[in-house]
Amino acid sequence: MIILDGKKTSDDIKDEIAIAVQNRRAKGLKIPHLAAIIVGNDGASMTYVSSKVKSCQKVGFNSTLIDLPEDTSEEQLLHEIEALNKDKDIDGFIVQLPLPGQIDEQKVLMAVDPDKDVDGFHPVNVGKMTLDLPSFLPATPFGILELLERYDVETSGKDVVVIGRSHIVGRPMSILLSQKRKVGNATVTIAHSRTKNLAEFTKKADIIVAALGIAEFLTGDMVKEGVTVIDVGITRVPDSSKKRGYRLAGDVDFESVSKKAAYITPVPGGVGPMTIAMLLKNTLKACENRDK
Ligand code: BQF
Repeated sequence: MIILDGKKTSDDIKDEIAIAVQNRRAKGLKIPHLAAIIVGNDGASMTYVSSKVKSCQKVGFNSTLIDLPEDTSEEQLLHEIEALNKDKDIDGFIVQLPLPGQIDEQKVLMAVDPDKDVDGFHPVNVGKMTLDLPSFLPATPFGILELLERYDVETSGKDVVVIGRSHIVGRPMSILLSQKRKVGNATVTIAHSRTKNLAEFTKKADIIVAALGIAEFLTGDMVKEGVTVIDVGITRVPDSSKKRGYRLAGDVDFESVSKKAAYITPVPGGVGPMTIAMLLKNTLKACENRDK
């Protein structure tokens, strides 16, 4: 069994990005600048957004964090987005999800300039991705492709089961892996909460992407020998033995599944760090796109 080490791989990618930034600096080109908007103070969201800002510093990007109160109106948020769309120094920006209930997420994502949409959530980028046109790929699926590529995991002709149909992970992952691309050409099944006899699908799968958001859902009895398992889950489970008071659990029961797997991602240190690295990669690309 080989662990797909997302922490190490993301560090490698960040080193590559840092070199690209140094080269840009030497040539007098613009330094990439990422902005992030966070609304409210959800603990997990604040952790995610601060690790994005910290990673910007690590690779030599400029970054701006816009911290808005929980009771921010949709109109106020749309104003902030308009200001970032117009700001010539900002190459790309993200709006940290989820948003408070008074704000329509879809309306917000559609307000982001597609050229600065480094999360790849705008319908223009989703459409381009679906049609195999150049676009910003959503960071989590993009990170999974990169991890599979760097570990030489064959996907062509393989049977893949993606569990979960979210717009951020499951749906784009299923599209990307079915496409004719370097890491792709798979036969993809997308399973979800209405799927009957899920285990009948997962037991036949060569590759499983678990992105349903239920801690330790996928167990050893549901997979075949030699399977590749990608765990996208990151549920906070109360744990009094930890200083934080919780532990991070994936959607995969690592203990039982790893005994049968050829390749498996851990949680933490698997898909999560790759997500951050690919956001940086998209931001570098957004900046490069504006050189021309
Ligand atoms: C790790 C996210 C659900 C909803 C909104 C490293 C991250 C997570 C785990 C991280 C995620 C999940 C992010 C680890 C960003 C991934 O070591 O295992 C990094 O920061 N993520 C997000 O921004 O919004 C989310 C999950």
